[in-house]
Parts: sequence; structure tokens; C-alpha cells
Amino acid sequence: MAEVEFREPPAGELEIFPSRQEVEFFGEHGYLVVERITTDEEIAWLRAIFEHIFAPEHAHAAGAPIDRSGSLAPGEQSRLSQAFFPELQFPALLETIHRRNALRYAAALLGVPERDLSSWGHMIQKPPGGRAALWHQDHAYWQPELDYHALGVWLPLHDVSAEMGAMQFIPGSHKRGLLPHRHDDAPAMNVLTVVEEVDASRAVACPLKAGGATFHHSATLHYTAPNTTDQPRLAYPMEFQLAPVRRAAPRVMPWVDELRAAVGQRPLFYVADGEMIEV
Ligand SMILES: O=C(O)CCC(=O)C(=O)O
Repeated sequence: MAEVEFREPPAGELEIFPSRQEVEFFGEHGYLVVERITTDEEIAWLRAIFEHIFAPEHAHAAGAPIDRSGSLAPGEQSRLSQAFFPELQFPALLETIHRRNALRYAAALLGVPERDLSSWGHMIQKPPGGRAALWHQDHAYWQPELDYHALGVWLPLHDVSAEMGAMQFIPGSHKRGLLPHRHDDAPAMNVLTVVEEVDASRAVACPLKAGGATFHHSATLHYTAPNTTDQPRLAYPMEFQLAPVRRAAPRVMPWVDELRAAVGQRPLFYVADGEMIEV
């Protein structure tokens, strides 16, 4: 598909509204499954953008995916790759049915007005044989100098089973606040996992049909299994947040200190609706 076709999403309508029960469920459990958040046509359009970004010929383009496999043996194929902020290259991603519905849900689930939220996105490819996303909280990846009020919405671009890498959550874990994390690999790889042993028998796996999505609080422990199917798993998560607020003193996050010691300290920034904002 030519890039010009990514200038606007396909026409279509689907408006969904969170129920009181859904808001209460999210507050109690820290995650929520929504069976249908966008249309099949829009999923096909999003998938075409995803495949464009991850195509080998675009490996050096702005916003190209980075390898998140952890250490690989020489010649070993990538086991997970991730492209950040695709909306910087394709602003039409901010105009989708999916985003409008996800924003409405995010505002209700976080208990804030829609106008106060902004979003940023990322895309994750887990090929056949691809690695697990280890148990973690999203907050662990963020900046110690900032406070966040945020959630993620995770949209697969096809039907997804637990064996392919659907999201799994530990219900109620968001109530525990930020937990200690550690690097699973060399700190420069930035592959984090929670330090404590997770009781996987408590995990709720959330397989989805294409067009469905899951929401999770930024402190909810979550995981996706290695992809043991013969199809690549393509996911388009988006984070919704209030503008992060600078703290009087940084939070203690030694794993971030280790990352910064390995790769250097970058300027503090966040992305809001396609705009990079330095803090
Ligand atoms: O897609 C995955 O495998 C992991 C995604 C994830 O951890 C997230 O979106 O917060």
C-alpha cells in the first residue's frame, strides 16, 4: 500500500461508551476487556501501516522498529521488535475510530476529563518463536523524575490467543503501586521484569477477536507468552496519560539508574498527541 493511503483512516462509524460496571471492574481489577473497539476495515488499515513500518526496506527510516529481543546470538533472528511513536510519521493514527473510543474509555477509567488526556503509541511484533514480555508494570519503564496518571490500551491487529501472545494480567496488582523491577538482560537492552516471583496461577489471559482490545492501569502487572504459533503477533498499544508532573525528588528506580549508566541520560520528554514535549 502506498504511503499516500495512510493519510486518513477508512470511513466508518463505531461509537462505544463505557458502562458503570466496566468502570468499576477496572477500578477493582486494573484491567478490562472490550470485545469490539474498532471496525474490521480500520484494523486492516492499521495492519497495513504496521507492515509498512516493520518492512525490512524501512529498517533505517524515522521511527523504524528497534530490536527488543535482549541479547541475541550472532545470526539469530529478532524475537521481539518495537516501533515507538508511529503517530509522528503517520498523524492519521490520531484520527481513528479506535483512538476516539479508547480516549472515551481512558477518561472514564482514569476518572479525568477527555480533554486532559493525551496519547502516544507503539507497535510490537512478536514473530513465531518470539520471546515473552516478562511480568512487569508499564510504570517501571518510565521516568523517576515524573509522576504519571496513565493507562494502556492494547490492540492486536488480528485474532490473538494466549499461545500467540495475548495480554495476561494479575487482577488487583495496580493497587500495590510501583514494585521493584530488575533487568532481565544487560541494562542497555532495557528488558525489565518485576523482582518478586509472580504467582502465574492468578493470571487472567485475555484472548481477543480482531477489533477487540484490553485496557490496563500503568501499575497492573502484565505478561505476554512466547509466540508458539506459526503466525507473527502484531500489536498496537497506545498509552493515555495526564501531562506528567515533575516530582520534588525523583522516585527510587535503581533499574533506570542502571539503564542510564549503560546508555547515557537522555533529555526528559514525553510525547503527547504527536508532539514531543521536553519537561
Ligand atoms: O505486546 C506485548 O507483548 C507486551 C505489551 C505490553 O507490555 C504493553 O503494551 O504494556
